This record gives sequence, structure tokens and C-alpha cells, in this order.
Amino acid sequence: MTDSHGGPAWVVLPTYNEAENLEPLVEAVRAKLPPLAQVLVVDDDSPDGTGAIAERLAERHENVRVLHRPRKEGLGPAYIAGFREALAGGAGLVLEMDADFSHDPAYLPRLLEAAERADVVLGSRYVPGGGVSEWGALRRAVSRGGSVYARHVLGLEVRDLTGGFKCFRREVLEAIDLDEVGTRGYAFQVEMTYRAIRRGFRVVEVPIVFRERRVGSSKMDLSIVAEAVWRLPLLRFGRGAVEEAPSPAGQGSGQRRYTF
Ligand SMILES: Nc1nc2c(ncn2[C@@H]2O[C@H](COP(=O)(O)OP(=O)(O)OP(=O)(O)O)[C@@H](O)[C@H]2O)c(=O)[nH]1
Ligand SMILES: [Mg+2]
Repeated sequence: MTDSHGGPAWVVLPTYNEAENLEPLVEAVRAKLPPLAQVLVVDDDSPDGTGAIAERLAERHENVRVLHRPRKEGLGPAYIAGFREALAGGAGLVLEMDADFSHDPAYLPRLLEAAERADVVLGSRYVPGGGVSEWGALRRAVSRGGSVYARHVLGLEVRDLTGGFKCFRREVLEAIDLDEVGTRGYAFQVEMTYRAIRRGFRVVEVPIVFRERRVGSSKMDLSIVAEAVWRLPLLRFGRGAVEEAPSPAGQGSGQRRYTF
């Protein structure tokens, strides 16, 4: 199954101070992946020693790797660096996943399976069967509002644009100019999906239930929300707006082919 995509799946796990989560998460992820799949931890020099834990895991398991980056720059640049490494390593599918157990590894087979019939698979909280547990009313409203805002500003039909449990076929990441991706926080998730759709790739959403992180502390802050508010309109209307350029590699035109 892994090789039907021209290479194995790589799961990219960005970490910043996830010392308590990383080992159990990596073990749980490995247990859900096909044998040839790889796990790539991208650590931004976490002060809590997450990078050293990742090194130990990489020594223990042949299919675990670590990319150390010198400083915290946000989720976006960490993922871009991870994507480049995965592509260079021959990945056929590249998955994104939080390293705090908000994204249940039990859903990995479902994402991989959906990638058989789509170019981009989004784990989605806002389609039937999906949801969030343990969030207060405010957090729910911010998240829902963020997706509604992004959907309208960009003219998309995707229900959950800000989630970060995703799977890209290699061709998608090759078709997107990764140097041009400028967002760092939640907006990064929106930008990647928007760019994929503008290139004509097919996006599907599969339901997931998102859980509050088990341990450790949140890195979310107001600047991340503010970035999304002002940067997203620029992707569509700004000077450097993302151009529509259907890619021959895509399976079809993104907008008309969403399935929920
Ligand atoms: N490498 C790297 N990872 C990051 C950075 N910021 C957040 N992460 C990781 O990205 C994943 C998701 O982060 P977020 O969801 O934005 O932040 P969070 O702390 O999980 O906040 P909550 O949504 O409240 O759980 C987690 O695995 C974080 O450790 C960063 O600057 N660099
Ligand atoms: Mg989180």
C-alpha cells in the first residue's frame, strides 16, 4: 500500500517542549503505520530536552529520524523544513500531526486510506462524525470562527481549514513553491490547503475527534490568531496573491471535488 504513492509515508511531528508527550506518541504512531513508513521529529531546540528524547528514539528505531533546528520559529517553518527532508528522503505521502496527543494516532490508517482517492486529506472536526472534546466555549468559538472566516475570505468549501492533522501526496508538496509559504501559526494550515486547491489538487475531509493536549503547555497565543486575520486575505487579494495554476499531477479540480 505504501508504495502505490511512489514511496512510503512520512509522518512529520513538529515539537516545542513536548518532553512528556514525545516518547509515548512516537510509539503509538509507529504502531499504526505500515512497516516502511518513517517518523520525522522536527524540534526547535526545545528547552525541556525534547530534542534529546527524539535522538534516543531515533537510535532505538530505524524508522525514526530527527531534524534539529536552532530556534523556535513557529509551526510553519518547522513543517516546511520537515517537508523538504521527507521529499528528499523519497516520501510518497507526507503527514502532519501535532505531538501533544490532540491528534489521535488511531486515525492514521484512515488518513492513509483516504489518500488513495485524494491528493490532500484533512482530518476534520467540522464534518459529520468529527468534533472536539474537552474544549470550553471560548476555544470552540475561536476555532470555528477561524475556519468560517478563512473559508469566506478565501472562497473555499472546506469545513476545517485550521486543523493540522493532514496528509499530502508528494506531488502536492512538489507543486507548491515552499519558499513562498510565509505563514507560521494556524494560518500556515490554511495557506497550505489553499495553495493545494489553487493548483487544482483534490481535497477530502475525513472526520476526527480532536482532544485537548494530555500534558505540557499550549503554544497558542493572540499573535497566532492575529497573523491569520491579516495574512489570509492577502493570499487571495494581496500583491503576492496565490495564482491559480492547475497542476497536471492533480487528480482534479479541488473546488468541485470535496467529499465530506
Ligand atoms: N518545531 C516547532 N514545533 C512547534 C512550534 N510551535 C508549536 N509546535 C508544535 O506544534 C504542535 C501543535 O502546536 P499548536 O497546536 O500550535 O500549539 P499547542 O501548544 O499544541 O496548543 P494547543 O492548540 O492549545 O494544544 C505541537 O506538537 C507543538 O509542540 C514551533 O515553533 N516549532
Ligand atoms: Mg495542540
